[in-house]
Amino acid sequence: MGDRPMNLAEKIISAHLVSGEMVPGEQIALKIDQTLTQDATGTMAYLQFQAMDTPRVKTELSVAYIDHNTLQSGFENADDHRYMQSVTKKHGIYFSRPGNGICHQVHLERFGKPGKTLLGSDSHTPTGGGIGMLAMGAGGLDVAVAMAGGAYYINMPKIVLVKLTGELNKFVSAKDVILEVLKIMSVKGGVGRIIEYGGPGAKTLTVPQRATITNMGAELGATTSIFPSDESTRQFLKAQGREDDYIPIFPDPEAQYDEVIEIDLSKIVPQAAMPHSPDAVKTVGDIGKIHVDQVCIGSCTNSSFTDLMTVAKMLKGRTIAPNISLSVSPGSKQVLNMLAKNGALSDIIDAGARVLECACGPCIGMGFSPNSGGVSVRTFNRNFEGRSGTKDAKVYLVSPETAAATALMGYLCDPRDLAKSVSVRGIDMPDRFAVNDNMIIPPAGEEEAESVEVILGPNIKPFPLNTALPESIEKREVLLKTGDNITTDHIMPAGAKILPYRSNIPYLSRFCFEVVDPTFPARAKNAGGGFILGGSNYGQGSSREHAALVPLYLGIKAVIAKSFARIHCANLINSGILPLTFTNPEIYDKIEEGDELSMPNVRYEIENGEQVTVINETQAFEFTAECELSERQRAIILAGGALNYAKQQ
Ligand code: MIC
Ligand code: SF4
Repeated sequence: MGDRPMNLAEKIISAHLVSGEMVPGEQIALKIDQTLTQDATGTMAYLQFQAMDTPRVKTELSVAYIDHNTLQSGFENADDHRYMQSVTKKHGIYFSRPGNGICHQVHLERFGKPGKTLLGSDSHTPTGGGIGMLAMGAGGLDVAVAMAGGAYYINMPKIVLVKLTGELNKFVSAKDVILEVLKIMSVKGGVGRIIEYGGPGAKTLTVPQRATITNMGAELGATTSIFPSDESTRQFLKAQGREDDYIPIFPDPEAQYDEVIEIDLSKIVPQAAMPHSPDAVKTVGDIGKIHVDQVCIGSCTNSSFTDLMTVAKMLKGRTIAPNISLSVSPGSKQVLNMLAKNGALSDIIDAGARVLECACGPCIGMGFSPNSGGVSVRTFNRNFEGRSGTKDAKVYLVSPETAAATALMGYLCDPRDLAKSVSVRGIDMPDRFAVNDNMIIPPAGEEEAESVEVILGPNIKPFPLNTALPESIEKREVLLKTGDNITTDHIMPAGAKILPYRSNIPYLSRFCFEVVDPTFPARAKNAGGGFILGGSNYGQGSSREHAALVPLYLGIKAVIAKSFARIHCANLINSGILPLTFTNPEIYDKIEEGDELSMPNVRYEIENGEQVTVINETQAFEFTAECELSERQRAIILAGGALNYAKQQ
């Protein structure tokens, strides 16, 4: 790179570069310092890690969190928790017990370090960018590889500078900023990009505010988002009793960016993402005073101590509107404990909130589903159709201020309308957070580890394995044709009924594409597998590799789409499913669901980096598809997935 000035992302990337060059689009391999898993993706990640026969993790730090599957309406979740508690103890991984909080919130509080790389089996891992980490979401298998000491492969992203000026007005907060960015860039605007925040406005934001912004950068499709590590970062870490973890990191003064977006914080007003997409953003004023049934406050986006203190202040001495059901789920035990100690929790309870445990909860449809056709206003990051657990519910995404105002008034309410009667003054970052890591269990020492028994409950079934890519794929049906922006919540829904079976792929497969076409799983099985046709940004949203493992189990050979979301594309490749894009996107319109397609030379073509020839047998025409793979990815696809590839190595 010579001595050319570098931006923040380039500085961390160059310090972790194992191979490749920092040229946008080129494959790079990164050394991973820290990993995290959560429980809904963790079981698969640890089963895969165990399959790699590495006795101890090779990272500086690996943590397993239990935060998604905490409903425990049967034995399944508790069994999975036991498995993860035992497997982590054995292999050198810290274990954050259920109740300790949402992975991203706890990791930010207790473990994240500026300048380090973090890979997590959850798409909101970029929350760590709030303290200057290069934090990325990935499928469980990629995290397992990183735990075993392997590098993480991505294509070098373009770096976008979001230059912030000005300062936020009262009742406007970080959530409104990221909603503004989503309005500008859309849910696919961040694909192949890292969003770096800078400018004088960035300095005015606290770490929790920054973390809200980097968290929801996932909804842009971005590889990650990052803020500089500065005085605010130092103060935050100091207040967490971790000042030693602080290092300053800034972009060089002459740093270059591929794109620049300017946002004046003082011009931002309260906004909301309307159903059913995080980028369908309008100002709260423009949407109007719509009737609301439910308000949910929490999730990894907006459940920090300062967020909930703001809510408590607004609710204090008041009662929520009679038509509103309000839930509050604090992000961590630390947050809940501090609210309990300073009395703010009592203000929240008194106002009529239903206080839930420190977990993902309603965000992933684990309880608190809205009434039929209900309107739910949430401080969360995703409002995809059906995700709340109620198929016809309408979910709006807002800031904690807007959520609290809405809960009080009973309709979608611009919090500034309450400025005369409600104050949010006097909420500062604490000098000292209440630190108590007693719900984080350290791993066993190396000697003791040998005798630790890994407990596998009956809910845990082996993961499916693909076979090597055949010479040809003959006459397989297009089992489903979808539109644009299909999310992994469409492909593999979550929620209270399904999420407990994340460790049981055969059972899970019954729900694949349930919200799109409930006949899909049975049809796929009867047909002995086939193809899926997708629009653009196919697979956006979560990192769940189940959205690839389940289609693999159902015999899907390839997904042919206009374009793919990054993590899902990597998960397909890891499962040995071909991610193909149309050479001519207009072909998409010509192909019908039910058409039979053949790929007569698929292995040869992939092996030689050629376009894949596809014959539509039903309509008798031929077209080509691209399969953009790095050399390593090509070898993975040929071997029939990453685990088979690893075995070959
Ligand atoms: C989500 O917000 O969709 C999840 C649940 O946290 C997912 C992970 C999963 O599906 O287990 C994510 O964001 O990656
Ligand atoms: Fe949990 Fe929701 Fe955050 Fe996903 S987005 S990690 S479900 S709180």
